[in-house]
Amino acid sequence: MKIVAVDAIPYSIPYRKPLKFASGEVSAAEHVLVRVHTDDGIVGVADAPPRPFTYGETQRGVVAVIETLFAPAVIGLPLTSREMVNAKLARTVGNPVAKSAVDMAIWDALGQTLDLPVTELLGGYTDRMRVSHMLGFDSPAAMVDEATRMRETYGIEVFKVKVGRRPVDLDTAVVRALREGLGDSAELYVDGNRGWTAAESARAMKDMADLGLTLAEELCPADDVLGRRWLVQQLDIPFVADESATTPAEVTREILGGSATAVSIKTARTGFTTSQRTHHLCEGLGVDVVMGNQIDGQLGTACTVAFGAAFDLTSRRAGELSNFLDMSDDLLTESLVIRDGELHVLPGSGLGVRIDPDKLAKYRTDH
Ligand code: MUC
Ligand code: MG
Repeated sequence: MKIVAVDAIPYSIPYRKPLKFASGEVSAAEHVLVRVHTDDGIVGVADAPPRPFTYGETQRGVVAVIETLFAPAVIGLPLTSREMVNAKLARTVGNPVAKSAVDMAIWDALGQTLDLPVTELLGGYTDRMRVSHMLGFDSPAAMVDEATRMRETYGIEVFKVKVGRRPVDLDTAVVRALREGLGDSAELYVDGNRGWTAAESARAMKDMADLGLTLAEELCPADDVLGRRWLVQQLDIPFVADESATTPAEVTREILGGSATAVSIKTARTGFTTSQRTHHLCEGLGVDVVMGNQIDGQLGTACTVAFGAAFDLTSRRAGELSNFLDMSDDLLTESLVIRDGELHVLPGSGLGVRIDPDKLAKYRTDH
């Protein structure tokens, strides 16, 4: 059960259509596949999607920090010493996505070693989640078309709409068109990725007051401390902290400071070990949780649903589990299947995933 090697393999898979939002744009999955090898011949895997516009990490930086700092720190440790792994990785500041992939690959290896699914080791609450699809910036007609196609093809009824453009009417028109096009049964919520000021956010939320939104996420920056508290206090729906609450300490600060009333947990940035802490903290604080999407591929999505299905609190709301559908290909031997608006946790030990060696050879960029 000892870790003997950790690899970090960069790869690139184009998106069919770029995803655009207030803080950036993604047109290719330039991620890093992380593999943890054990002395028993087990190989655990996880995905690191660098997001420079959120955490400052890059693909080359993720490979470098894993090869030069994290691999030497964890080699020799048993898979069961996850708290020691966490403590060793924590000696390096930042690098949340690189740390999380190492952590989750260790959990996958542990599950395979014990012949148990990771989701059951984590909590085993349910075996599936409802799916929420994230809609990037486009014209109202194109966004309604995409949502309608997602509903017809996959049964998805929950949509997170990217907002945060100026003037705000560009986005409020989209949300209104979605409500008219999809009818009352669809759940709609908005994510601004800090694009608006607090005053713009307040105006937009007033304009959309009749549209039955269920959540508002990161509409304005958390660093605009008083403006953000002023905004959150006047809303009658939960305000989700995403990029402002990437550690348990930040969650505590945002919630107790009145700058958010719900939290997005993303396994891509808190792995399984720290996501557990965040989940327990949110439960203790009594705040809502959304399982968020770091624009994950199928491997990252398998991690999100494995964690989200493990607990009551994380599986109540729809998880953001569908944006891999926009990729032109993936690394897994078998595709994840969304049906009737739900995604099931993959069966089998560990994460239940298998990397296709031909696809990895085709998309890796390190040779
Ligand atoms: C989100 O919820 O913000 C956009 C950027 C990123 O890192 O994640 C996405 C989704
Ligand atoms: Mg967000």
